[in-house]
Amino acid sequence: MRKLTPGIAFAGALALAFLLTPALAQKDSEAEREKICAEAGERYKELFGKEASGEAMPIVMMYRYHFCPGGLTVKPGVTVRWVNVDKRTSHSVWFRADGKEESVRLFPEEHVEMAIDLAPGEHEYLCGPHWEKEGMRGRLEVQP
Ligand SMILES: [Cu+2]
Repeated sequence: MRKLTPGIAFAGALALAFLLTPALAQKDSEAEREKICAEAGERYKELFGKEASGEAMPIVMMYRYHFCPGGLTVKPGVTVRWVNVDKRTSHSVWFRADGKEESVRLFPEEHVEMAIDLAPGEHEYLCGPHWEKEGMRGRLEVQP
């Protein structure tokens, strides 16, 4: 029994590490997202001289293959503005699952506005050039 214990402890530790890995990876990517979105906010201020939260309408920034914020909740009919605050990369907004056409490709500092005419509930949208390889996707929750 005494001889077995270290083996069991090792196996236990290994199993625990295995179980924790996905949770840690998830946490890391969430921390990474927060960091990227904080940078996006700084870029926005540099480019437009104010905070995105100070605008009259909800703003979603597009930066380093992320939508910031990644999830946004709005009332039906609200107009949302997506702004590319990247330095070189162009992005788009595409409610593909809702049968919408992809927006034009937005170059850095460009924006697109959309009046949200989607049904209440959660809608995933994509960046046309980056959703597949880079996982650039956002969520929009339309309130009832
Ligand atoms: Cu993109």
